[in-house]
Amino acid sequence: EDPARLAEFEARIDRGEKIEPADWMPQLYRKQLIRMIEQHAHSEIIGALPEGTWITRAPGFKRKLALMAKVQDEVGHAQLLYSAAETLGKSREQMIQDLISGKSKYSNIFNYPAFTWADSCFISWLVDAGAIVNQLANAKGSYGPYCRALDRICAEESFHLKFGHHCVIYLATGTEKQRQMFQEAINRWWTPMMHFFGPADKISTHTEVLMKWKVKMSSNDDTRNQFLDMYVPKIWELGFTIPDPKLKKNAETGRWDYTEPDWEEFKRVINGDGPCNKERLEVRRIAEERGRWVREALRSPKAAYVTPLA
Ligand code: BYC
Repeated sequence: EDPARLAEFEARIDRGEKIEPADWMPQLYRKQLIRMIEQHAHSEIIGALPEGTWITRAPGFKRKLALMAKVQDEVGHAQLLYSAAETLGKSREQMIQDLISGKSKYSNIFNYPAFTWADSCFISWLVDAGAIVNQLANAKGSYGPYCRALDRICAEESFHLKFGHHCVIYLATGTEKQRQMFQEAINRWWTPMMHFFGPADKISTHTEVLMKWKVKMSSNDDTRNQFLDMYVPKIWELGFTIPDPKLKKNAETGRWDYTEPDWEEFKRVINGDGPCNKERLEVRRIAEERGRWVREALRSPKAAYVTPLA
């Protein structure tokens, strides 16, 4: 690659300019962005599934409505992100194929089952909180289309977080059984939640290059630490426990000490062998098949008579 162009590209990034689709960029920047944005889009679309199963079972009409709107938002986020990734040259069809075939990754956390309503509340409050910490940072990054998508996603996610918090407060101030349900949800979801921010910095593959080019604005350990700073006190304040005896803020380092979550489990789950991976991809595969006629109809020359899309 031309060293002069690379230097100018890096100088633009250092000046805080946004890179836009038609601008020159190194192949590796393009490749890394496609990988990361695509994985993010898949995470949104697959992330809709564990909560989606709770729409008909959410307690009360208002919660059903709110959850339905939230799940719809998540699918909308996937649309925004697929569009952002498409600006880099990979087609949406190819991305969906790579999801269904298992070639592309998506967030570890959505491969676990949401057994109870409290699990769904954990996702709405704490998984969304983790996502917001990550996305607020990366919205200040260097690639224009990704940052603009993240700005809009964060605005919507902040409603999800409030909805999730509201549902958790209801359980926390309810009966002993309701409190126990949420405690069990924390026990089930804590390890996947710690995994959610990615492997420890010392074993993370992509952090260095992504941070150099301001795609990633905070390392995995820093984002995890920021999440712990913001949410552990809130969980403790509600009288719940976190299943990690080592978890405490270290007064000397100003950071959280914790037991390293089982990274072997993480690897298994992100490589296709978690409790729900097969089921999640099967749902997407069936949706893809069922929607084929709609896509074909839209592409058909006859569709030009009924819609300007064709
Ligand atoms: N899960 O070098 P590393 C939501 C992979 S959805 C799976 O540290 P990087 C929501 C990583 O891909 C929002 N895989 O990677 C939706 C890499 O594998 P490959 C989800 C993971 O990219 C519905 C390898 O491990 N948020 O909130 O520097 C309902 C080495 O890792 C994970 C995003 O997607 C993981 N957790 O950093 C409710 C954020 N972590 O590709 C809520 C966008 C790592 O070499 N993504 N891997 O085969 C990112 O910010 C970054 O990609 C990560 C990882 C921080 C996740």
